[in-house]
Amino acid sequence: MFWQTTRFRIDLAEPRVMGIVNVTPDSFSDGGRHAGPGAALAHCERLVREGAHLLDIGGESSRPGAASVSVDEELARVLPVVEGALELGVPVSVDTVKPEVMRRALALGADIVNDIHALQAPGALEAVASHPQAGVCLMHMQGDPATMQARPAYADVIAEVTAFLRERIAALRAAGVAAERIVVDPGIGFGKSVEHNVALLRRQRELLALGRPLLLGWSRKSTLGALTGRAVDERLPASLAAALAAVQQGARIVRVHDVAATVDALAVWRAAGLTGSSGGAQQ
Ligand code: 7PJ
Repeated sequence: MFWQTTRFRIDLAEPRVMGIVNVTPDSFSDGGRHAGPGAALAHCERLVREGAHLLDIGGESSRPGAASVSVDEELARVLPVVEGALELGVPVSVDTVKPEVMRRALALGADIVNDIHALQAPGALEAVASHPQAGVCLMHMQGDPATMQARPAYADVIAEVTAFLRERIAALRAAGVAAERIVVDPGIGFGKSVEHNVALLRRQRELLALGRPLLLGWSRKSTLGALTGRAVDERLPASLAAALAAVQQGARIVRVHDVAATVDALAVWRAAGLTGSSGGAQQ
């Protein structure tokens, strides 16, 4: 399986590590230590040295209850970092819900749009569809970041996530976006209780029925805190276990803060024969 993006056709026969670059002063997991283009770009360089196969650059925090950011502010945060990151030799994704940010980043040459709203904002689908081959990650979220953790509710979380992602894939295909440009993500922690996230972990393979590569983002998330009793800066072991569990069950891209550790864990998983595109020996 491949992921077509602006400059790279990414071979997903082996799982890929997407390194997270937050360009937000309020980012929950790094305290905004990478705010400002210089520091953020240095972080991009470090993640590539550590073995990141892709970089995901975001300028708006989507943690529960986070304040939203104006278009101008988000552009000012993200564009200089995207521009520098495009020189580093790996695909560059921009994590945004704003069509204007998508357009400007794609005009600079960004490879991928990663949208937690799955291109539902007016103009977002068009921003991606009008580009000849940019990649896109469609993520499921129930509600919006301001309120999503208040009372998440599903009759069947897997069925609802699958139906939503199937509809979004169909909308993109109808707008002329080739299937090979699309990957999908169930959106761990986005309008989901601990039980919902754990159900997605246990039943992740069912999402393979969508026929597109799965991207999973478990890194440092609060469900890992609930499972281990650990604070956000103590969740590396849990994050590694979640990344490996995701890969074992067919994920092709893992979105992580701790690139070096994840690359090492996957190297051992690969030696054990557990990283094939079938998602491991059980299948
Ligand atoms: C995700 C994301 C995720 C995708 C964030 C955090 C919160 N994009 N952006 N999937 N999470 N595709 O990193 O904890 O899980 S922001």
